[in-house]
Amino acid sequence: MKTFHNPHHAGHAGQQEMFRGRMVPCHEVPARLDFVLAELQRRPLGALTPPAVDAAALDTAIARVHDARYLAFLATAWNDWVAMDPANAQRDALPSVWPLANRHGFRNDVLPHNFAARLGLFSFDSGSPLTAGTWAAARGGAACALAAAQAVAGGDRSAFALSRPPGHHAGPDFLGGYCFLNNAAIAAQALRDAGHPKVAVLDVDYHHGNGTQTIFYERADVLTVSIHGDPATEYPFFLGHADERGAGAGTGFNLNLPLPRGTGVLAWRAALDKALRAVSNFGADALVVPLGLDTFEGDPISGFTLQTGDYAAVGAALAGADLPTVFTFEGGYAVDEVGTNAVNLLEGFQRAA
Ligand code: SP5
Ligand code: ZN
Repeated sequence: MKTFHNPHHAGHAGQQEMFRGRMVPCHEVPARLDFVLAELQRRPLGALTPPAVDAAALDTAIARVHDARYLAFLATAWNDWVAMDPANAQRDALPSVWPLANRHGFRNDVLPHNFAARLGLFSFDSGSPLTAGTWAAARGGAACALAAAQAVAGGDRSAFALSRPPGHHAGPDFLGGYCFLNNAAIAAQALRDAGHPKVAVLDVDYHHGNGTQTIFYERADVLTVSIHGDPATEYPFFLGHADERGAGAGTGFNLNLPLPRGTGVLAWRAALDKALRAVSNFGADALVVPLGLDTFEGDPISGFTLQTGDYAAVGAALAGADLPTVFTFEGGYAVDEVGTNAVNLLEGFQRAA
């Protein structure tokens, strides 16, 4: 399994996120990726390289899943933030006002000039700091996702897009949940565009993959499945319920498997079996796995109890789908263990594939 790692990831380093009325240190830190990289050097699974993709092809692949207005915002966001006040150069940008445009009243069709207003328009939480290096890091992550999809489309059994910031909470025109560009969606769409008629996304991060669900919700060619903490109590709260089955042509092509906080490996594995049956019934030609390791018992912001020793079997179960597979690195905030847990899963996959 080739791994494409993002050389620009460390440029995205938020200082603090808003949590219940105070600022707390960011959970999504550069060391997360460094630990996975170090473990892959100890236990190699295949070539470990930065992505080499054509810049124009990358822009096209990103624009296949994100709106032009959102991408234009992201590309100049840091400069616009500093232009607001030169002192902002020392501060991360966080939103503080939102239009709630899916309810009634506020408009989202008129783009505000005010940067803080635009940041609110394109985001859904105040936990995802935008920093000087965010755009370059997010773009580098999209390049990893595209390179991984190209490797798999070219015949590789699997590939790993090792990047941060993560992606699965980012939607067509919004950031949130530490995510800016949806790497898993970019990979899934790239696989479609490379000729795979049916692509399944099986999201195993602790948090519901709301961005990916939203991007593909009305489509029958991409099945989205997510196993996650029940949104009644768990982030991102406002999506991820079992009754969300897709809409329009996409009706029946979204499956959510919410589980209560405290769920252990047995019930989690039963949900995985259900998810894999859905992928098989769909008749997928390729698989994308948004790989979050925040299902781990020691995760500081999550509530499942999977153990380090459980992940190899999870990887083997995923290999049982017998599909060309792209993994994208998502959550997992027990920094010291995230490398071991990630490589356990990937090694378990590779051994069984
Ligand atoms: C990709 C991903 O896993 N995103 C998760 C985003 C979760 N954001 C909300 C986190 C709430 C943090 N709780 C802080 C607890 C302080 N002890
Ligand atoms: Zn997560």
